[in-house]
Amino acid sequence: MHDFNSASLIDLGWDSHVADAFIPYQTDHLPGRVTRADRGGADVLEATGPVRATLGRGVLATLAHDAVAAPTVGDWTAVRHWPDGRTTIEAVLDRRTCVVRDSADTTSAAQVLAANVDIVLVVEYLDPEPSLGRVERLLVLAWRSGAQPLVVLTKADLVPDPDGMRTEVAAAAPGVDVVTVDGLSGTGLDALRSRLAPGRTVVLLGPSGAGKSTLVNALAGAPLMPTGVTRGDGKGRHTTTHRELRVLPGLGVVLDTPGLRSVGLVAGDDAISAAFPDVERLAEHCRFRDCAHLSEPGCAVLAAVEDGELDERRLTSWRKLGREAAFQARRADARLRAEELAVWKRRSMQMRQRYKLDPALRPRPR
Ligand SMILES: Nc1nc2c(ncn2[C@@H]2O[C@H](COP(=O)(O)OP(=O)(O)OP(=O)(O)O)[C@@H](O)[C@H]2O)c(=O)[nH]1
Ligand SMILES: [Mg+2]
Ligand SMILES: [Zn+2]
Repeated sequence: MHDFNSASLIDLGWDSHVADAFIPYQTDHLPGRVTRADRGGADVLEATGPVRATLGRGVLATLAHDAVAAPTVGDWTAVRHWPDGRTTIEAVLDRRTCVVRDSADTTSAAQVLAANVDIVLVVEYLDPEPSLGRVERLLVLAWRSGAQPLVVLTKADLVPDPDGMRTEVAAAAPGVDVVTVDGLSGTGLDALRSRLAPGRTVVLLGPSGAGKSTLVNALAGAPLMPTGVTRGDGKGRHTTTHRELRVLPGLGVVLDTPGLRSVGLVAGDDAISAAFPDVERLAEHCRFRDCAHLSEPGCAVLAAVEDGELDERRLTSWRKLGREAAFQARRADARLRAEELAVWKRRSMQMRQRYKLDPALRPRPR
């Protein structure tokens, strides 16, 4: 009998939630966490070490109609080791949290960037000028994931007033801690280290050149990930090319990602509200319940902008991200309906086939 509570599994993030999800598989499978995924399968870390696994039939069948079900980095899986030497992922266990973005293509399918993470680090550089809009967008993604966000501003060593800049960024991240670091010297890293713990999983999201891999290395105290060369404009060049999960002994699990170029939102109203509590709180005081905060009389949001209490940029961002999330939701709905229709058609065709073969099955008029 395997020990499903071994120290190494717990270091990997094994908890009662995963243990429960694994119960149906425990007699003939091993639990493992995906450290890297690709089309053909995944690298999986089991209690005894890493294995390479392909996708089992059950997983492949699910994938045919639900791309989101593909094993992704951070996923807990049920792995089967066959007598003939094959190793397959037979199930992806229920995700506790899930960082999702709208894939850039026309399919409107969501892409899972990371699964089962506890903390989303929104990493942004202070030099060149940080983008508040990008921070806000990634915060919506973070809130949507169910994990706890934290904003990390890098390259504090390159600007004269990192604290002033931190305050500016903090206004775009209400309710979220914002820390400044110098990933090269390690200044400010304690604020990050104090949030890590064995078994806890952290994902780093942010643009290329933000210093995500540099942070991972600084935390690990070892050059685990290759880092980029800063170009004249300060931007990196997509040094990290794939998402990868690493266990830092005694510290926890970190998931480094390649710089995000565009991040389509997959988010409900909840995530937008969580990222914009300042706007939402004001909106409660509008005269009309369905106030769109455009030109309505008694609009508390517009009044706050007028008084300089709310930055107009925040209102613009809130509108933009809200619209985008609503648009994505409608597209996803349309796709879902099309899929349901296809399933229903297939089923009714199968029924007709069966009636043909066996007239006794045919429904009879009462
Ligand atoms: N001065 C300074 N340079 C930094 C800091 N953090 C990262 N850098 C430099 O910025 C460049 C990019 O760092 P990376 O860690 O590769 O950035 P990344 O976010 O992993 O980039 P991608 O992998 O392309 O997404 C490297 O030259 C780092 O040495 C910092 O805090 N201060
Ligand atoms: Mg990198
Ligand atoms: Zn209003």
